[in-house]
Amino acid sequence: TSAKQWWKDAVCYQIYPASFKDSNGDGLGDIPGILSKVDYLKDLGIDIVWVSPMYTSSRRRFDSPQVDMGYDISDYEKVYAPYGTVKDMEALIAACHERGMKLILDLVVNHTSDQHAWFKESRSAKDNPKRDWYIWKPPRYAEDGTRLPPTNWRSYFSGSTWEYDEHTAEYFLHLFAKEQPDLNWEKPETRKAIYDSAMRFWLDKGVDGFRVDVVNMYSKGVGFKDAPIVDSRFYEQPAWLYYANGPRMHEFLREMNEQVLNKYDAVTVGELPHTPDPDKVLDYVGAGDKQLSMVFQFDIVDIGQGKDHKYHLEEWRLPLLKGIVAKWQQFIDGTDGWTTVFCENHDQGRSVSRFASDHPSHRAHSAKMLSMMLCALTGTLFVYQGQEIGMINVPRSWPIDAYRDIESVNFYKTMAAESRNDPAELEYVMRSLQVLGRDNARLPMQWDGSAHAGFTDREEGAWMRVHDAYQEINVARQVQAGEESVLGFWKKMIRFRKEHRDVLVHGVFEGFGMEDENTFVFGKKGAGGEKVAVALNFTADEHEVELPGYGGLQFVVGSYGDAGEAERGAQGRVRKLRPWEGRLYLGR
Ligand code: TEU
Repeated sequence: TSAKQWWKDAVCYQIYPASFKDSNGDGLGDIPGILSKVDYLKDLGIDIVWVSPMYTSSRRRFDSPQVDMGYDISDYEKVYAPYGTVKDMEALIAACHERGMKLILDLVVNHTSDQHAWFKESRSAKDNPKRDWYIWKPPRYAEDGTRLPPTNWRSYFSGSTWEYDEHTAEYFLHLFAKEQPDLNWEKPETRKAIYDSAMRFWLDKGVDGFRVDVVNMYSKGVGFKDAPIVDSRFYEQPAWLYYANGPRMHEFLREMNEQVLNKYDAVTVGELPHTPDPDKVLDYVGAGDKQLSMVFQFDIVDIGQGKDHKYHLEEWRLPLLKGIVAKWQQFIDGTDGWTTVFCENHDQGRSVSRFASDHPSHRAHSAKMLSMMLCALTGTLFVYQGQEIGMINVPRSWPIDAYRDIESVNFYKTMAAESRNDPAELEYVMRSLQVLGRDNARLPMQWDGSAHAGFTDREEGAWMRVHDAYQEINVARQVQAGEESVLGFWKKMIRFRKEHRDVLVHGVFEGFGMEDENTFVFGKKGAGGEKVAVALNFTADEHEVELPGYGGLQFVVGSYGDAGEAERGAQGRVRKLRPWEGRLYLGR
């Protein structure tokens, strides 16, 4: 890898500031809290720290900050006061750099907060110079004179994407909350203001790049047309085909590179929902036409979500997951594109709970097995806070009051109204949230077995309830247990990945027995001739696997500490794997 592409070999760790570490006893995580844990991250083997939004947002909701946990920004150049100051951020950048780590920020420029000065001006009058920095449209009227929004699009957080503003008698567009109006990227002046305020300000302070929020929604598609009705329960319909991947997307990203990113050699990882077509993804990440270094493609995290509604739980089987992994591993073969390896972030249920088992007797094995899979895949690896200790979803017994996320709360309210509080319907809603809800990933980080999991000193506890199982699943306990723990295993796998980067980070993927519903066997071939075989059991029962016919395969890592003994004297290519076990072999 050339020095210019340092980010390909990197392992990146995502921090969600509200839930990582509270340093001042207010119950909310903060930047000094992150600073106190940089050595922990270095020790884990992290190369890039990604901090989710820590910018100013001037609203409060429940006892949590902001409307969408900081993805509603009212000033790109200031830090949200409960998190700290710009000086604290400078100290964090320096602390990462001193340890040879990079720091990237979240770039959220599809929308701002409605409290941003730009929007306040835009909203003030139809002839304000910033009026068309946002997207305003006049109402439609039904035959009986009822006022209707310009389209029937459904927002991500329930209800319409349009909010009527009495003051000027027009609607503005918001794909997310009504407090998150969409910026109008068609205006060159708006784009310039975004580059200066949201990007140059921080790049000049030394940040090394950005995770780019909903990067494919700046150009709003093919005009403002009604979406077809696929969910007849509601007026508002899923409409991503009408606003994602619009005609000017690539032009905007080329401009962003020419005007800003190239001057700093900054890395970018774009969030790319609703884009299952590999050719379309390649348009964003092909190195020849520089737009984004890499993207988060959504197939893996969309597993189990409904087509008509995200929270419409769908049954799925292992071949689906294996096929998705294979698809995105093979997508870069023979191209100049690059890919990411991830299965968690702050918007998703925990991987142990979603893709394996969080049953007390299986969750540690599950977490290690998933770690082995991820660490053996080609691409830049992203780990989400708490994944390295195998944190799990919210307990099933928690009621809706324990949830904080605007998406979950609005969904619950919408369904309660729609079903007239039908208990069966509401039970299903809670089940969906317990599997897929974004709050699953937002519980406070479990640092130790003391009160509030060592996340905060505040007597009343954290802004969001701490997981009931924090005494069993926490960092301190796993540090003590060493290599046998989930944390110890992650550390070992990350080290191993770096030692064998030719085959693990850059190798060519090959799947075996792809229709098998219980196990996942794959191989990797490095350009230098090294080969790796990985065998994973995705069930709670014993299963036999057949290893690939590579020459001289030698067992090297097992997710069960005693796998070496089981391997001693093993003959041929067939192995028996225990529940949720993973084994890795090297060959030539
Ligand atoms: O998410 C955008 C997105 O497409 C989804 O991942 C979203 O979280 C949800 O699943 C829609 O149902 C990004 C951020 O990651 C998310 O936290 C923000 O809420 C959103 O953009 C708006 O900025």
